[in-house]
Amino acid sequence: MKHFETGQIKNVAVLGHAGCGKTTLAETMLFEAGEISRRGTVEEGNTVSDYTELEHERGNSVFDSVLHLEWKDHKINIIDTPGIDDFAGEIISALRVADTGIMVLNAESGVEVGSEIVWEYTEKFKTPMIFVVNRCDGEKADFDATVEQAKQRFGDAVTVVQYPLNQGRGFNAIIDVLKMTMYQFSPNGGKPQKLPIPASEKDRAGELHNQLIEAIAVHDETLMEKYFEQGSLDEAEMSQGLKAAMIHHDLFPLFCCSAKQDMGSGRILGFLHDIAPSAQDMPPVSRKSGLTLPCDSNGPTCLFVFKTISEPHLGDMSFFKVYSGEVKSGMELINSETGAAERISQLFVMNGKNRSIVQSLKAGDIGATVKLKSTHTNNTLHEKGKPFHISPIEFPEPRITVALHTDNKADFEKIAQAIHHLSAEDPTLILEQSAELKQMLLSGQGELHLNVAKWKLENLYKLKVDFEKPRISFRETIQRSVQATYRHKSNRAEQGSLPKCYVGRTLLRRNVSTAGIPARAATKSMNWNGAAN
Ligand SMILES: Nc1nc2c(ncn2[C@@H]2O[C@H](COP(=O)(O)OP(=O)(O)OP(=O)(O)O)[C@@H](O)[C@H]2O)c(=O)[nH]1
Ligand SMILES: [Mg+2]
Repeated sequence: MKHFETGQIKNVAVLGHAGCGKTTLAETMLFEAGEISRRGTVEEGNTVSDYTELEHERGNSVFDSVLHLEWKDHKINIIDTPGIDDFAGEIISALRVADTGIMVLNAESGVEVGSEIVWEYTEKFKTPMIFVVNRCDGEKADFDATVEQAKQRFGDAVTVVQYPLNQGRGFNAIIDVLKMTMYQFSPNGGKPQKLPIPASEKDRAGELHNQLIEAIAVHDETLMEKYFEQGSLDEAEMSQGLKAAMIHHDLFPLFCCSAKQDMGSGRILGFLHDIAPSAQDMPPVSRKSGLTLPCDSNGPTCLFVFKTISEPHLGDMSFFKVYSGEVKSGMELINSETGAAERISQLFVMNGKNRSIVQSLKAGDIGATVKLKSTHTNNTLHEKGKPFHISPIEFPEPRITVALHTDNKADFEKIAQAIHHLSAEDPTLILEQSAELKQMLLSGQGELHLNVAKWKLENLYKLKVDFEKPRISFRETIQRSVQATYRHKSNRAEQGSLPKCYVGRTLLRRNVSTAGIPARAATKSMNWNGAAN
């Protein structure tokens, strides 16, 4: 593999609602770049990205998949993310290291709830975004309605760069209003013919071209002046303005394609190559100290682990982004969390489960290594004597909790150990031994998320476990005191040992659940002593 300088590396995360075509698009991009010679399909379970048994069984992505390809003189790292929000941890990790997000929309169903959820994350990270309206070959494809919805939900910064000439079953041409060209595909897709825009489309293409220029110029005074002077901007000026506007999250260019028919992905790669920002174009990464670290390949070596895979037969594999300097195989780096030294024995670039050995990776690049002793997701590795601690990824709080049950009590220890590994891999999975409930509690992002953990315990660790509702622990909270008078009849009182009537204190109480599920309304009554009955 060639050596790539920081400015020649682009990191993109493919995002969007489940089933919109992210994995198919990533596969098509690998094929177009010549990284693979045959395109796999999700249906056949042979895509580079969805390579795990679980993903084959489910027919959709569950984990981030790190891919890479070469496009002209650049390296494009692609992280294909799962579309289901239960795997928010995977989506957030990918966004943390991506310098551009590709939000894939389904032309047949428009903007879906998953796209809106992902959008909230991208707003937090301020990731430069492009939109890709996929499935333009679908029978019910409605490009205009999808764009309309995208503008409504994500704002007018969504700006059309391409539109399909003939969406639906016969889809085979795209009009590009940045290049002012028509791309026409043969039935097998692939490299298109570049043709002049047909006369029937000249007005629409011209109008969208002007809208694109105005959307670019409005964010740049110099370009705005030029636009007023010349009445237009040339492609180089538009590209320069587009890049700046993308970096500032001011403009989201929109493309269209059919990933399945291999129509349009090459032009998207071309755009990523020409215009998408590299890591050094982006603001420097923040450090725990509040300071920042510029992305400079001549700086001290510093990398950040954003993902860990831990499988019984494979061991641990750590995925990282180089934030500064250059990492070389054989280097010794320090874990800023533990102070432990870690030797980078081998360096890899990945395509799903396939690894290629490389000797070094420069700032801005993404790679993987194995056999780190005590380094996990969210850890920083730095050169000895040049300490940096990159701000960790903030993972979302758990949304659901279950209690673990096993018929074989002796397995609990093994289950706890296995989940410890799973949590190192996925920090949104949290195990807690509740002394109060006398139960082992597992929390995560949703039912599917926890079921995936169960699947892994059963299939990878061969441990049988069942989920149960956590017990509810009732606690009594003294909220206030009240005065009450009542008559107490007592035989002994009659005998003169206690007063016949006195002022007593009553406890008002509130039920509190500790199991992370809403407290149930109190159904129990209390006796005089305050004990539940
Ligand atoms: N007609 C048509 N079908 C497509 C296209 N792209 C993807 N599909 C189909 O849509 C389905 C889902 O595709 P995926 O690539 O798995 O979608 P995804 O977004 O990765 O899905 P998740 O990983 O589950 O979020 C598959 O059956 C694909 O064959 C397309 O451009 N046109
Ligand atoms: Mg997928």
